[in-house]
Amino acid sequence: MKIYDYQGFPNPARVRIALAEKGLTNKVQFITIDVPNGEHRTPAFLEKNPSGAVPVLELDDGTTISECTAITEYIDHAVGEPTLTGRSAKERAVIHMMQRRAEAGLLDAVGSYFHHATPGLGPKIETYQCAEWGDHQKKRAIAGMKYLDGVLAKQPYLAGENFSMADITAFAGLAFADFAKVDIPADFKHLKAWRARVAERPSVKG
Ligand SMILES: N[C@@H](CCC(=O)N[C@@H](CS)C(=O)NCC(=O)O)C(=O)O
Repeated sequence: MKIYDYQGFPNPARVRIALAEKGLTNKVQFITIDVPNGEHRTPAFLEKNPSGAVPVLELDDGTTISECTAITEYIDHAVGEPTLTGRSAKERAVIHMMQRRAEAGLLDAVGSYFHHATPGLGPKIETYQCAEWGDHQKKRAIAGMKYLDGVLAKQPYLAGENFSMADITAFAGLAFADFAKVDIPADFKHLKAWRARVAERPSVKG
């Protein structure tokens, strides 16, 4: 297995945590795609992922898989029992629902703020920006944090009793928020406590 990514970026971090949770980190060859210099927009990379984004998983038979959720599904089923994406129909559905809420309402909202309302990755990469929309996405990200805080007031993890792909997405979303200087409001104490707990996982600590 090969993973094309850029270490330290939020979406690649999601897959790296999933790999570590499954004990697969050492089975993967990581190949750096120089995103800050636009390598993800070259014809060679667009053939692997037409969306022009990292991470991408490449299997030994040449199959390329993009989107962190799809990659995590593969990783989770590659060895042992699935632990990140659920077993029963209900678990799987709830995890995917909460994952998407964390992704759209937090991670992607922060990303849109970063890419549109700040210098982002610089003029070479940020070829179209709409600051007003970016600023609106910052408000959306704070609303997303508030929603997640409310969920975590009632249960230890976003999809219930167990750590899952949904938690990985939200954790990466908060890391991106730090990087983009979007502060977690002080009174979101459940979200903060959850974050501190997740940060202690060996897969996250590294
Ligand atoms: N929905 C995608 C998001 C991937 C993504 O946006 N990756 C960022 C790095 S964190 C990227 O490659 N951005 C390139 C760009 O903004 O041009 C996923 O789940 O993998």
